[in-house]
Amino acid sequence: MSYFPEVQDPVPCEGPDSRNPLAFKYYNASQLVAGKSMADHLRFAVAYWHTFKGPGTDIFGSATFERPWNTGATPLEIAEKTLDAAFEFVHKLGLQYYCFHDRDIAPEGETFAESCDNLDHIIALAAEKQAATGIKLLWGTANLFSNPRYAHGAATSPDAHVFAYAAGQVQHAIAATHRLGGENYVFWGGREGYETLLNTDLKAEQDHLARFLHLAVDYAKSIGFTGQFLIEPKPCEPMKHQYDSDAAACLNFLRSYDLMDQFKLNIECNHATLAGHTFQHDLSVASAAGRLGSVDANRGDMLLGWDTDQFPTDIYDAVYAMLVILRQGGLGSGGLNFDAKPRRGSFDTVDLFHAHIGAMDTFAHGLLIAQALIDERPLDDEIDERYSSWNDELGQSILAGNESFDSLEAWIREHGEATPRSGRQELLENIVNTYIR
Ligand code: XLS
Ligand code: NI
Ligand code: NI
Repeated sequence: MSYFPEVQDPVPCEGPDSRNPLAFKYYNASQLVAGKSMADHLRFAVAYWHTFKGPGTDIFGSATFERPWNTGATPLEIAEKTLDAAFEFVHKLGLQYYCFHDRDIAPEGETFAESCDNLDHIIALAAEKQAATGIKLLWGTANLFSNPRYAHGAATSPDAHVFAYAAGQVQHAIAATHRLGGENYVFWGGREGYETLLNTDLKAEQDHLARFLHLAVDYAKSIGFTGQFLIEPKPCEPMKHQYDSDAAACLNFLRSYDLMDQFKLNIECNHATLAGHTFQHDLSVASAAGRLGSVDANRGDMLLGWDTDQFPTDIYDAVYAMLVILRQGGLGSGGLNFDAKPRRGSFDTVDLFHAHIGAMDTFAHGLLIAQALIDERPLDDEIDERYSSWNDELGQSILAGNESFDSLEAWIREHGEATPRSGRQELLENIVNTYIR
């Protein structure tokens, strides 16, 4: 039986002139870009929670998405049907990867033990489906934010009992990820923050979060899980203040607690913008530290101040993101996960295809444009020129550690004022526009 009979298997690539809404215009998995296939550059993943479990609710309205796979006699039967739908969907789109939370791939049970059994049952089926289709797991994670027990945090809960529960849950989520050959494991601190300092020991909570992450590292070692650990920054929502608020805050946290070598960052576009940064900024901060590991590719809405998780369709965002990714030589074991959901009114299953096809095309197009900008160097030449004084005698001497404030003071007395030079921002923006076609 097919859940998506209206969509061709696989979705074809018909090129930029095609007007077929259910065909790719730019994403052609095997097309080589700078010697590497588009599939290998982009490493797209579908987000299980939004695409297969998203109900289309909002704070004023109930579910609008009636998915045929989300009905059944028991929660486990529904989970099995969802798995069927997920693998059909991923296969038709030619995506190579998926990502899940423990509680969206398998239902939470009445007890901890029952939840673990449910997860084991579904993971065994997922392993069979992966083997049969070649579809792989980009990352797994644990939902440490929905259940009421985590209302005050998981690793940062004031209650050590809750910390222990979260540890037990993550132990199973990492084991499940390992069993499925997951290439990464993500920690998004959904409730790791606070609402008011009147009841919060901020320093203790940060110490506890670090302890939790160290325990995760120890556990991964003990079972031989070699996937990359990732932290996903987000400044607010659900908590007013989150400890992992942006890339810079996460890097500082990791450095302070001796976790820098074990973690990279999973940068989400809409989280960066909620933090008051551009997507490109947070990608660049992570990349500059050598810690850009993966990306949650979505977008927010300029007029809304929350995590709208829309599908990425902005070509500028995609170009700027791909520039950062290409310049660091790719994402390694990471990928581009569409942590995104269709709008509440886009309730047909075919809307899921429109959403993913558009997002994949946006990034494929962005990849081509970014590679052309790198090959033809209009931006790099300008940047090289702008910093060229650092290659001169003075710049080299400063970098070699041969100068002091005293020597530089003497140098400036001798040489006087610097020559102003335009930053050429408008020219560079125009140049980018000439490549977007
Ligand atoms: C929520 C986060 C979440 C993580 C995984 O805002 O983006 O979906 O990616 O827990
Ligand atoms: Ni995310
Ligand atoms: Ni998000």
